[in-house]
Amino acid sequence: MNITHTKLQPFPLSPPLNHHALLSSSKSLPLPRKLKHAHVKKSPSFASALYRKHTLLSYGCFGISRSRIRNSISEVEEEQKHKPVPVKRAYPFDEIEPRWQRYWEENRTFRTPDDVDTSKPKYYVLDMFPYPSGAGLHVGHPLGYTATDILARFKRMQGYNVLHPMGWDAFGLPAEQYAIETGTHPKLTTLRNISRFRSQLKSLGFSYDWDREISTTEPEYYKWTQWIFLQLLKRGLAYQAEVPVNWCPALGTVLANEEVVDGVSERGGHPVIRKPMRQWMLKITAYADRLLEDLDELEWPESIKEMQRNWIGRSEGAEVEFWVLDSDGTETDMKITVYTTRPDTIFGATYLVVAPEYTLLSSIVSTKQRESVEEYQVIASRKSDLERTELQKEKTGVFSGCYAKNPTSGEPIPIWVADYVLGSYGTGAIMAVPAHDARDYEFASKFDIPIKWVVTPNNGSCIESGKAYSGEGIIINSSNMNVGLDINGLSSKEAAFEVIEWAEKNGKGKKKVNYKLRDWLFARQRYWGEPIPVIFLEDSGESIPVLETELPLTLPELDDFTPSGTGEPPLSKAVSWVKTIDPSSGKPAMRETNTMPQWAGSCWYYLRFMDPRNSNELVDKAKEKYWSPVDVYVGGAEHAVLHLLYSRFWHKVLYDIGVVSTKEPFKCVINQGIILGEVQYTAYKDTDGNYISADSAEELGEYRPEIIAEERVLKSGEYFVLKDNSNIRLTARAHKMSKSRGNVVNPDDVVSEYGADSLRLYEMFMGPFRDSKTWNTSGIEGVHRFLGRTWRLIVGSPLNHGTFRDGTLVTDEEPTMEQLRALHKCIDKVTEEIEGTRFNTGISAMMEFVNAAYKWDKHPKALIEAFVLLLSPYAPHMAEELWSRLGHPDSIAYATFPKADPVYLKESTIVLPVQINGKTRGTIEVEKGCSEGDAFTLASQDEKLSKYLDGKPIKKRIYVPGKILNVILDRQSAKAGSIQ
Ligand code: ANZ
Repeated sequence: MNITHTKLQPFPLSPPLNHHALLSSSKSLPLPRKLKHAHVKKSPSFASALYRKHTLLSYGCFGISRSRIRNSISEVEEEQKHKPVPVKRAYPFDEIEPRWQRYWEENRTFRTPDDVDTSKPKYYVLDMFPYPSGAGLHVGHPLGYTATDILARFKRMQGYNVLHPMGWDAFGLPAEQYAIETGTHPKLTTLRNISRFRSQLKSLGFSYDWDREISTTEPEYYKWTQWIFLQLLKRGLAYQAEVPVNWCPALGTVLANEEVVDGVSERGGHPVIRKPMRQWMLKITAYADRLLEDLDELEWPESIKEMQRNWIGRSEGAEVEFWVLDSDGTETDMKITVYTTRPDTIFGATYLVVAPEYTLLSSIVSTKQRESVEEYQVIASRKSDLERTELQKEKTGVFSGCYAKNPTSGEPIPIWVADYVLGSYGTGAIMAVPAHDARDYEFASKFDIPIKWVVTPNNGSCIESGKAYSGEGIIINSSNMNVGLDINGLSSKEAAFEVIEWAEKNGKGKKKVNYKLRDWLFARQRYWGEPIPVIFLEDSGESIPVLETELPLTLPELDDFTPSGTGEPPLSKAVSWVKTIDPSSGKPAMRETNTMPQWAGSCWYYLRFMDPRNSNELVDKAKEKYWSPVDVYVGGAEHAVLHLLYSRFWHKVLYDIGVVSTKEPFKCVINQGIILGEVQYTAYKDTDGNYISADSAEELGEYRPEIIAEERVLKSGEYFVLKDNSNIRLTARAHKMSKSRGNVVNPDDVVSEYGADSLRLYEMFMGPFRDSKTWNTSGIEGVHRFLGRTWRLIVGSPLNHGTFRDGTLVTDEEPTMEQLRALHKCIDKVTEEIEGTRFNTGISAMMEFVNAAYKWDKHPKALIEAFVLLLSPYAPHMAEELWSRLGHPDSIAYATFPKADPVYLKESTIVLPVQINGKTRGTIEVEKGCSEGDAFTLASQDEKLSKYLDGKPIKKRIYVPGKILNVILDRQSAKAGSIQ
């Protein structure tokens, strides 16, 4: 799956998180309208020296008191004054990381045994597998992959059998386009890209079971994709139809709706027209109800579920028949059946509309109107469904010259042709009720068609003039005893029910449920896809499925991948492959030359990971039963609808034929947020080349933007200004990473500069996992420094020649109470935050622990070991190294994750302020519930406080348990005493 594909932006993303914004209480930056877009604020001298101030402040927003943070900040700043920490290579990650990657590879540490082991619980954590593009990984990939890796490692350490696999969704257009341009076979390009992706992923230390790697392009894999197609065919769920498709002459191929943007191909921007073609379709509509119902039981984001519900678009209504009248007003033998969700408004139907592609249209249309109707049909065929149904578009249409009878009012009403009605939805014809539907209202007003009000609002309010009233209400003007129907005075719901009952009794219509969901167009005129396993007899054209025993039907080798241009797919060029013999009749036949869409291979790959090398079955039953369903599935929100809906559809078919044991494939789905590029600052110049302030740029009308380097920017109050001219305000904005903007961050560079653990940690620390966030290189320096501090805490400072000692500095003592409290608080928080996929706050907890640990003289082994275990899912390389230095011969990957002991979580002591004569003079640490006497004794023993209290007569003690101890000295008697 291509995670850079963002056409489908299913729900609004939260604004980019910028920790630094927390440093100031600045209001949002006022900006010229034209320049407004995902703006973020950021200080020019962002983070480097103050990094921990920033992390701690960001932690503050998750519930830690600001005064505590401020204390820690001043400690940090103080410490940094004396001990400058090198920004780069804070510890020897470049030695550690390759060493452990080699170890994991050689020992196959993350191999999930083939055999089912029911003695342990299972955890299947899956990434949406990538499309291995030529560009390699970008920093968006590791965001999701690190999260799933943390979960996988965490669960392994908690004693689960974990399935955490990786593979390649490797069929698709880019490799084919590249083949057309360069003549390089897509197989070679794909293999090269896969091997780059694989080594990049390995360099990040992900704990995949590489023995289970699969690629959708391998015949052993697509054998089963083809097998599923045959099962669909057997059950009538795959069929052929002549359907209008998006034909792109320049690409010589049919495109899926989602590949067409504003009438041009998403790739290359070529014009796309609608053209009928023979296509393979999959009957997903047969599963519409189940796809809808079963959504309720899924732990998915509500937003995705809602998108799926809307995509399926179930609506309840009725089909009603309107008889066509001839020129003298008598009923002909032709009828138009309309689909309506508002049968209650039927008396208000003052015209009918049929779609321009309505099949009966040519037999209805009058001779006089024929020419204009045909002209209109041509114009409409050039528009996409989306354009046609856009609400704001001015309505167009032509009169058919013909009338039909409203079956309830008995009145003749005109039949119009208009493109706001789609041929592909409902029956392709509607009863138009202008009084109660906005589109009909606009149309009727434009073409002077009568508007008849039949519903009044329930609450007695008046209908607003000049627009339709589309709400429900009480029915008026709706009675005709000639046909035996009177719905006046009923509510909309009751009336709808009555009308349907009347229609059913009188043979005029019936109740009907409709779906927006269409059958899935399953053929592509491309080379680089799975061949569809069907042949056609040469004499009769009859289609015959390829025998299951002959699968895989492999792709033939080709040298020329260019489309034929006629719509004949490139595979038709493989003449000797296309010509075949039907094995059962011995007759000559031709192979299907269309291939499957890229969605096919990604529909079921999660099943193959359970049993990737099985040549007899798609997946072994026992293995499937053990591993299903996927416990957590992480990927981009752009796959919210299509991929997840197609997978669910195939899964349900496989469930029906007994291949899988669960109704749903993915128990929990999580979408990671998008990573935006570094913040870009823009200054504006007038036509003479002088800088002008961003806020005056728009007023000026003409201006030239100029990207400004961060060093030239200064934060001034709420604004960003030029450093050398603070009157010039700038705009600050984070853009989506793209090659053309030059703001793409390559993970390889980050790994070589800071190490994989730093990259992993940074991606998790950028902000809440599901939110979109801006990339900031100084942020990585910050987490890198944290890892360096952790390393030096445990291993010690570098030796004279810059290397580190062997082993660690840990001691053998028992940890103190304070240490145990800090540790168990950290364990508790890290565990809770991993379970809640709030990885950023988990890291904050570890940072706090390390800060606290720097204050301790001794670092007992038991304490440090537990901390290293906590760190290991996040920074596995460093954790393995420390674990081995702590004397463990085996990998940390299967060591037990620590459990927080509630005994240490109870805050049993508190800090009590002590006032002497109303002035706070110090604090004492007391047990919760400590008595006044004990508190006073502790205060008198305290070094600082004792000098105020020693030998002084006491007038009164005011003690508020848990809050304060105030000691009032008896000044009088003290004075008197001194005189005596
Ligand atoms: C009469 C009516 C009166 C309607 C009224 C609405 C309001 P959903 O909910 O999306 O299913 N319709 C039916 N087929 C159509 C098509 N092929 N192209 C465009 N519009 C179509 O919407 C169903 C409603 O959309 C139907 O109910 C129909 O208009 C229209 F006060 O019928 B109605």
